Amino acid sequence: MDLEALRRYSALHPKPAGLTLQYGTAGFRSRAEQLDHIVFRMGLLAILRSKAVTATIGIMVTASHNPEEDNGVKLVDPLGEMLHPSWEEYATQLANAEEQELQKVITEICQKAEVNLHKDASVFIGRDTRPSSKKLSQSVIDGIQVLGGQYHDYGLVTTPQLHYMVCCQNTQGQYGKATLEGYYEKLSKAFMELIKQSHCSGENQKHLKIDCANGIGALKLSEMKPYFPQEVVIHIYNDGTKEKLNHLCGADFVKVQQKPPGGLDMKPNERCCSFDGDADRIVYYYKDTAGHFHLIDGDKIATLISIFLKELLVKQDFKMAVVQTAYANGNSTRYLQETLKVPVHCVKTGVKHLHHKAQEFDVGVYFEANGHGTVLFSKTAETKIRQLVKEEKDDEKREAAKMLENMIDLINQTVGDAVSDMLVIEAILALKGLTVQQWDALYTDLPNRLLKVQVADRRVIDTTDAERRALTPPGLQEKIDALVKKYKLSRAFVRPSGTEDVVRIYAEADTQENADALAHEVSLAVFHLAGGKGAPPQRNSAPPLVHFHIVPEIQVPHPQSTGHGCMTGALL
Ligand code: 16G
Ligand code: MG
Repeated sequence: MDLEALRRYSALHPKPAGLTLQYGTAGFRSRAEQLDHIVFRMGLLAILRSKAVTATIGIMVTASHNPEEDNGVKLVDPLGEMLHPSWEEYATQLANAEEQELQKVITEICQKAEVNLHKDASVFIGRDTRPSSKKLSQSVIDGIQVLGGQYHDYGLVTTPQLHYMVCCQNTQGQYGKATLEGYYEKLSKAFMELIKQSHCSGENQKHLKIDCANGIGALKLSEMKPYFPQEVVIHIYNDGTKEKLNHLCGADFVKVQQKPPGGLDMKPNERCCSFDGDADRIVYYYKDTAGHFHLIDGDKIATLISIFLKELLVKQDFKMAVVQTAYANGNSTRYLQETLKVPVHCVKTGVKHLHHKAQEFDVGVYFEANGHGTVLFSKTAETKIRQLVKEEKDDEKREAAKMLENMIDLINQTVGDAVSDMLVIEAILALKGLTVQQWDALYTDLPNRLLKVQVADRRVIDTTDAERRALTPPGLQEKIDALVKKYKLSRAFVRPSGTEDVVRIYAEADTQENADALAHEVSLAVFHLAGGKGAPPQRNSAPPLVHFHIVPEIQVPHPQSTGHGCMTGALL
């Protein structure tokens, strides 16, 4: 280790006195001006991690859906996964070390994680479109150079594109080429092959309006446009040329507010979707002829994908499952388990938990309600599917295997990817001849409400059972249980946020009024039992933000039926 270089460079990236930050659910996130020393040190850590695992490591500068003034950084492990949890602690230690302790902390990490400093190292860097991102990624490079290692700066890329590059590099190209062209070519080829098998060609079905949150998604979609077939006509809104990143738009805004983004003119029954600021989340929506807004969130995306895959996987011995979090709408879980008969697993919030669980199955579909998700295929499943494409004699079965093979290539298996998910969804809708309304009508979301409460220390809330029950403070869970009993079809839970200094409250019930009342009552219980700050939460007197139209008994077009549109009946 060149101690002189370490001293010189760390002095150029000083740590503000008294600032402590933690590597949380999605890396470090804070106001951009507090992050220079953090990104420099994450450059150091990326080199250590690369040496420890003898592979290329990714480092992405982004704060996703946070306001434009914020920024963040996270590390990507060799196969495109989130940084291994054991290293999150090292990240936090390194980030918070005083300048004069840096060398000691690095040495300690090397000892604990058995890092051989003489090994080679390689790091891939990416960044989003925030004004602060360019300078921060330069500081990452300073960190990399202090410890010595190769790096490739991809510049502006979506978060999932960086995950993809890292995976391609470490699998010697087996997953694809580690270039943007490689990414565009792989996805567009798989998409074109898939929709070749579709017999639908309605003019309306072709168009999709995309709100890009004024972020990187707009740039990358524009780059990808020439690769798109004419079957898809995308219209990009909120491309970052006029408004601020994530301001009144983007997937998080649409999901939380349950209303359309600004900057996108939506005509009745038009299919629209929103990406978040770094394009790793997507939600769909439309407005009906009465002007009511309908949100199609991650749960319904997971349901659509599961219906499609289940049909193709029928007669195969593959274990397929869906992984959700406690935020999944109760009716989505019911539909998946009772109607579709697919096992559903609930895990803690955060991509790494969902990804990890989904790896246990041959085909694991995971989505957070907020629109982050993907599908993982086990090596065994993938090999068998590719073999069937080559060897299966039965035409129908071979066609089905081909669809699965193209799905494997179209979905970004490293992490949730708005671009790849969007193409998967568009392909499924085209293949099944489903309109956005028919998709929405698979089930009706239970009315729900999300609230947050500030408390003195959110760590007083400890949870269990995938965050569905509170262990502490004493009496809180009993109170929630009693409140839930008052309403029909109700459910509520509380959890400390991993990204904000608040406690989150989720409630659902048979009507919007009841969901609102339950959420409010639970927030008061949290306030009183967990040390609420300021005034007790007020009941929001505003009318519900969304109109939940309860359809008496929806006639769902059966996925395998050929009576509606032109659903393919291809089965394995
Ligand atoms: C982060 C997570 C997301 C999770 C959210 C919860 C990743 C890459 N992202 O954005 O999965 O839903 O945090 O935020 O893991 P909260 O803890 O503040 O509710
Ligand atoms: Mg994001």
